[in-house]
Amino acid sequence: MDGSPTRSNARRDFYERLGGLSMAPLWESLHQLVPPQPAPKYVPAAWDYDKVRPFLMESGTLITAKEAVRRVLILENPAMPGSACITPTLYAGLQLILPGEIAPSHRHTQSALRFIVEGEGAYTAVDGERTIMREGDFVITPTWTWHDHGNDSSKPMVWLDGLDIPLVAMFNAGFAENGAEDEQAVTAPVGTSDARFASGLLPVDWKPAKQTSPIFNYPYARTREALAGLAKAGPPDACHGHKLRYVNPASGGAPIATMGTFVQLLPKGFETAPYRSTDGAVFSVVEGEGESAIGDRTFRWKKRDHFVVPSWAPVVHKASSEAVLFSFSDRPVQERLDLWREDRGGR
Ligand code: 1HN
Repeated sequence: MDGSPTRSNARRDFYERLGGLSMAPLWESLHQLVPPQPAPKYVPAAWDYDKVRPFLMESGTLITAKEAVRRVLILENPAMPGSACITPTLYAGLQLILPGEIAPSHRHTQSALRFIVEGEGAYTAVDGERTIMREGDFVITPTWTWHDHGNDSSKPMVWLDGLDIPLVAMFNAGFAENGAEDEQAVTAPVGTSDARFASGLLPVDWKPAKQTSPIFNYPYARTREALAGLAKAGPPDACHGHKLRYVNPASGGAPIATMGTFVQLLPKGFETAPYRSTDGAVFSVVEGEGESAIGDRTFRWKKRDHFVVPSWAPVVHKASSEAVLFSFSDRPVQERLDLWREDRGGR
């Protein structure tokens, strides 16, 4: 499967005539269609928040959240210009909402995750319930749920949006609708989903209707406590440091069916063993500083920076101070399809 047969004039002529019937010879593309190992057409890349933030703030002077519907600067893979994709299956962007603004209500079949990068006190509302967001919180907007955002605080809020847009586009399964009002009616007090689902308890007769987690906001305060406990309890994993996955407590699966979300603590001075997996992943730096070698490139990073690791690219993270990394990928989809693989290099 490594190289195409030679192209004689007779073959070339045959291919051309065949093309007229919308047909093609498999033997000319077989090696590309079934590569011996993943050969992604996208690349490692990083976004330095010191460079990104001025553009975000400038966007705030050019358009309101309401006019933009969502004021987001897309993180686009440099090898896929114009695609609005950070990987072939994932979309990522940084969203700005200024004090007093609202982003109007709508719903779509694409699922979204929010990871709060800067600020405190803005809310997002999903199907009648609001949650107040703080740095490091991971908030979900499940498929086909009404959602709008507002900022009642006195500071700009910036979060990372992760959506399964390219995956849904591949299936041609995208639907969207605008709300009748900009802001949906609030029908449940803040903290409702937290009280019902986030303490290792579930309402006695509650049955999940979908794969989506009933937990709305996974607050950083709890995540950080878990990471600190983990770091005290035992040695770090050679490839991951202290790494956890966010979970739907009702199923044990990922909170969103299409996107897995993860958080890891790297102790000061820790260097991970080379690792690769088939899920390309987007990272947001929550705390600390360090660098990551991804394939043949190395990126230095600090709090609020973002970077992308392509499928099957070997990665080594080095933390120069204690660091926390959030990440998301399409791993749950690959696992469902029995496709996901990892290479721990024997560790
Ligand atoms: C969307 O609805 C949001 O709700 C953010 O905040 C980014 C990108 C594409 C399509 C819909 C949001 C989005 C989006």
